[in-house]
Amino acid sequence: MTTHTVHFSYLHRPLLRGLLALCSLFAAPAWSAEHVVRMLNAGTDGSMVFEPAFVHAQVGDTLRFEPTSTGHFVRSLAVPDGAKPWLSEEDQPFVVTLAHQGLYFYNCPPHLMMGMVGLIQVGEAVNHAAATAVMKSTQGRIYSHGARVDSLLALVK
Ligand SMILES: [Cu+2]
Repeated sequence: MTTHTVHFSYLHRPLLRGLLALCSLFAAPAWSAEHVVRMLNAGTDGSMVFEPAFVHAQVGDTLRFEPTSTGHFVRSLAVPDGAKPWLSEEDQPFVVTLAHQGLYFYNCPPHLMMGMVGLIQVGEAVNHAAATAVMKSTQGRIYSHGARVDSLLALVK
């Protein structure tokens, strides 16, 4: 009986180790973060801003737009392939699930002319060229604070 038990555990030890290693793989950090971007009449970067205007997130994270000041909402202008464009309602919190890697460029339509734009980078900037093109053409429609577009692009890693 004792001999049999020893034999059994000897045989299965490598298998158990393998299973444990496999389990730790799946138990690896898999939490997702929630980022918060406030919509403000005045912030550290001047008037009519998203704060922070640039967010670097990971796939699976969520981002919540908080209507801290009134009169704002958010619409995406460029999203990665596969991601759904979004449009929120004025003065309502809005949550976006960042399921696809790439750059998400967005604005507050009533304040686009005042440079109320923001950028989210999720993982790698796989759509860098396409997003940059949209950002540059949008910049031409901004009356004040157009340089915010360049500042955002400079933050892409
Ligand atoms: Cu606004």
